[in-house]
Amino acid sequence: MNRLSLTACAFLFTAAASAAVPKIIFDTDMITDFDDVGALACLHALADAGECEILATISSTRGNASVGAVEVINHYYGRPDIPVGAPKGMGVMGAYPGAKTKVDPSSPLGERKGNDGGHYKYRKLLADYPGWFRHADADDAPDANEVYRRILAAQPDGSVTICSVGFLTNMRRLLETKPDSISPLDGKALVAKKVKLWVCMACQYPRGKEYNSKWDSESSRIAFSQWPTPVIFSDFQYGRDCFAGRAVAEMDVKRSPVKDVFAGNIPSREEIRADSAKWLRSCFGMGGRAAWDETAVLIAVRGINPYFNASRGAYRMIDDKGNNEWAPDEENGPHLRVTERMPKAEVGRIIDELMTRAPKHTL
Ligand SMILES: [Ca+2]
Repeated sequence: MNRLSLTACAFLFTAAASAAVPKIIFDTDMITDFDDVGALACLHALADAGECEILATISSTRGNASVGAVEVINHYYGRPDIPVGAPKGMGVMGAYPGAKTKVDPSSPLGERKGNDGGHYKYRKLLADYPGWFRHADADDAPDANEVYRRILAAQPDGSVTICSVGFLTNMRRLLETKPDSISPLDGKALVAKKVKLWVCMACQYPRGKEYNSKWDSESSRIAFSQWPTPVIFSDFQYGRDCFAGRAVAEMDVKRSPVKDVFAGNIPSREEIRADSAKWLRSCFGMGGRAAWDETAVLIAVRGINPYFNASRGAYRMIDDKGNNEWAPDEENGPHLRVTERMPKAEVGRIIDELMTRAPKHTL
């Protein structure tokens, strides 16, 4: 084979390889639980390894520190310019009823005020990493709809994977967008044309009220029933006993927002031993925290095999109180939900290995 042929083959191989790399939009409620931080860490580690491209990191909540926290993590991995956004005019502010008010952006970032529904955890992150974020208040970030539409319109058809690990507000808002200067397509047509797959961490099997799907349940109902592409769910049942993150909390690194969040929020082994009820109630284990969101990233980037089995059916909201149910339909169901194949402890170790990798690029 001559040099030209070798060069041509190398180019084709590179083109084929890059075409196969998933292009990910990550949509997160990074304001209460901290598996979102682990999920974004996994995503960056996979991007560092050339396994995916990160197109955007968008918050599904508003009026809080979610966007700034996402930007701190992006900065840590040397990607401070990844587009961010947040919903406008609707959607969840905090996770608990008492926290459904806008955080006063002028209050000290590291100060805790009563039961703030988890805001403190991420506002402290902003206090500890000044200069690593652009949007201390998610309300100052661009409209998620515009970010989604610009990115989808610019990408090849059928090429984008959306990985959502929070509320379904942005999915519903995107579907309801009208044609505009960005694209002549409405939201549903744009999604149908550009999105290959939506991987969604939400819902409880076989029925129940799951956190991500219940708090903006009308958006969940619209998104689940109208989404026009394949959808894979990593639901509450899968992640609740797939533990990861203690290895992150115990990393021997000096300045890492990922370590800080895990170390500051995982109970010690002694605490877990002393309170088995807490272990069950709060989904903590010796391996760390339930890896709901990290499993969704694993699916979005690497796919179902060899980690998971899957069954076909439909997740749907069944009332206006946030209850959902799974309707099995192996023939025509629009959704897949993953179940255990590889032992969950092994999946947890794979997630830990990703989350503990040092960033490839630092600023
Ligand atoms: Ca989440």
